[in-house]
Amino acid sequence: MGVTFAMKSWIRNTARMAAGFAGAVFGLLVLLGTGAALAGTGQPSPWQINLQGAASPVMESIHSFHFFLLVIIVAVVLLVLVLLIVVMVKFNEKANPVPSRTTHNTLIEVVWTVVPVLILVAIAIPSFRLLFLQLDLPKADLTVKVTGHQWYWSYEYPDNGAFAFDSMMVQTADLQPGQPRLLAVDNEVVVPVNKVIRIQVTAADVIHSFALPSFGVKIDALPGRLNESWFQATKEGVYYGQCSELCGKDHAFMPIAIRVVSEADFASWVEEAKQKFAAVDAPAPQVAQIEPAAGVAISAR
Ligand SMILES: [Cu+2]
Repeated sequence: MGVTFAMKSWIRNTARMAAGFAGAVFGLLVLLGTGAALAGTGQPSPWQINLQGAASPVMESIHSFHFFLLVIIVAVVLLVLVLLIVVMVKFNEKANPVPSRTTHNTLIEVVWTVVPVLILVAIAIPSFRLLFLQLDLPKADLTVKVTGHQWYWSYEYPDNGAFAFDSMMVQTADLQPGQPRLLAVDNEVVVPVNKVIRIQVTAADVIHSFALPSFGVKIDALPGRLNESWFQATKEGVYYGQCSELCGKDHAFMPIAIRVVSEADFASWVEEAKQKFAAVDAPAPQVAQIEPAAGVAISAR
């Protein structure tokens, strides 16, 4: 009687534990759903859990691949959970006092080797397809050269008059209404909508990484090396990214802002930019100007 009672409460505890776990999984899925709903496009949003919204074909593929992996992971977790519960309930010392001495089962061993291999192959195929999509560049309509510096980005438009400019973060005190803190910049990159933009990425000093979540772009900026990637923005708007390689003390303060506009707006921006940045052939090095103290003679003058 006492043993039966103890066993029953044990099963009850296990059931309670399983229910708690299932509740947690359900809660997590609800949270993920809410997170997805909260996920902004072009910039992060409060309580966001999922990836940022997609605004390019590559990011759309990343979204589907991410969801595909989530389905596989949930299935694997549930299978392992069920197996654990079966083992705990059926094969505990009280339910099964005389254990079997089985040590091998060829069928099960083949299954638990082959099934994980098949799962990995099923993951590898879309994964490689996605890698090729990201790094095998389609014919580009426009090239933008991106150079990472400590701690800002500079951009060149070789196809549109070869003007170049630096892009600095807007300080919190100078933010205009609607500009996100730590993401807004003084000179945005402007590109036309629905055009294939090739980006050539390098760095002038240390390793940086050019990353723009909504376009599915993340590529290292290495001194002495030219990396390439691409995006095709499908919606007009402003999209923000950040340097994604620890590059020094102001790593967190070198955001990327890309404004996607219509083709006509892009053409007029190019004309404006040619005038505005004409004087900036080679971006001036960002050296602090030290004012000489009053009364100090500077012999070099
Ligand atoms: Cu950096």
